[in-house]
Parts: sequence; structure tokens; C-alpha cells
Amino acid sequence: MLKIWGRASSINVQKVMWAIGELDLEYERIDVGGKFGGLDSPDIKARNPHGLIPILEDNSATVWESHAIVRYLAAQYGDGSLWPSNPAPRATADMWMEWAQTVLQHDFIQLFWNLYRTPVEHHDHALLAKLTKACGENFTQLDKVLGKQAFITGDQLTYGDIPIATQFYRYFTLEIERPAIPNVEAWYARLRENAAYAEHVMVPYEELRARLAP
Ligand SMILES: N[C@@H](CCC(=O)N[C@@H](CS)C(=O)NCC(=O)O)C(=O)O
Repeated sequence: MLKIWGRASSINVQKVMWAIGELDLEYERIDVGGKFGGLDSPDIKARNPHGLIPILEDNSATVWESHAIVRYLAAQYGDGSLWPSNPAPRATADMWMEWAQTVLQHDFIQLFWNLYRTPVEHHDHALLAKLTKACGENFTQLDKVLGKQAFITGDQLTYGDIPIATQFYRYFTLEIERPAIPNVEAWYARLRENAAYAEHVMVPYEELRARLAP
């Protein structure tokens, strides 16, 4: 059985869990990180020297880095579904995965930390405006692609969609200004009907909210 280390409120763990749910695989998830701690333990460090989640163990394979794990699961268990058989759509999936890591999530995580994981009293409003604008531009880019096709590689959900669409739940539920992105919104509406997405990605994140110490 697959073993995953990582708390359910981590967006990087959520990508992995969504892939597992999508592939209908059996798993055991162990809560570590955040309020559960444990990332400095020798057990975790032996699996991931960086002491970060998610970590996956599958028979003799130990994999860390969420995108590497999603790719591994798709290749191992999703041939013809999450893992397209042809290299060309896989290249498209990979391009968008890189973009998700270096642009979409990169900007959004900064917005999330500075808005939600920073006490309101310490908000830097100029920075928040800059990050909100950058995120709006990134989501607009995505919206243009989704105007032409249902998913990032075409007409089928693949591993390339997972890192991108995992960002939607928080992007659409935070109190922030968003541009008109009807195609992304329509995709998010469809995903809310997807059982694996609803279970593993639409996870309340209130526990992550920063408050000033009393
Ligand atoms: N690029 C890595 C980032 C890993 C990472 O930063 N994980 C965070 C959770 S999202 C972590 O371990 N944080 C420490 C904690 O949860 O206590 C990935 O995609 O897996």
C-alpha cells in the first residue's frame, strides 16, 4: 500500500492526494508537519533529507517533491489516463507543471503567506497589491488557454493539470480581488463536482491563519 507523509492542509500534499484519489489507489497518510511537527525526526530525514512534506513510499521507491510524486504516480498507475501515452502531451503537461511551480504557485504562495499567514496588523498593503496583481495576470494567462480546451493538455485530465488546479480552492475562497477568468471559474466549478478534488483539495485552511500572540 502507498504511504504518504504530510498534513492534509499542505497544498503540496494535496496535489499528491488528489492524484491518488483520481487513480483510486489504496493509501495510508501519516500526519506530519505544521501543528503535528515531526519533520526533524530521523525517520523523516532518512526519507527526505530536506525534512519537507510530501513524501511518498511505494514498495522500494521513496519520492519527495510534490511534482515528482505526481509524475511518478501517473507514470506507474495512470497509463492512458493521468499519464498520456504520447510524449507530446506529456511535454505539454511538463511545461505547465514547471510554470505552476515557478510562476503560478510561486506568486500565489507569497500572496497566501503575506495575506493569510501574516497577522492583519502586519500586512504590507503595497506588497499585497503587487502580489494580487501578479496572481491575477497569471490566472488570466491560464484563462486564455482554457478558452480553447477543457484541460491543460487538451480534452483529458492529466498529471499536468494537478499542480495548477490545486491552487484554485484557495485562490477562489480567499478575500482577494480577482480578474474576470470565466474559463478558470468554469473549470473550478466542474472540479467541485469531482470527488477526489473535493476530498483532498477543498480542505479548510483556517488552522493556517496567523494571529498576533495574545
Ligand atoms: N517544492 C516542494 C516544497 C515542499 C514544502 O515546502 N513543503 C511544506 C508544506 S507545503 C513543508 O514541508 N512545510 C513544513 C511544515 O509543513 O511544517 C514540494 O513541492 O514538495
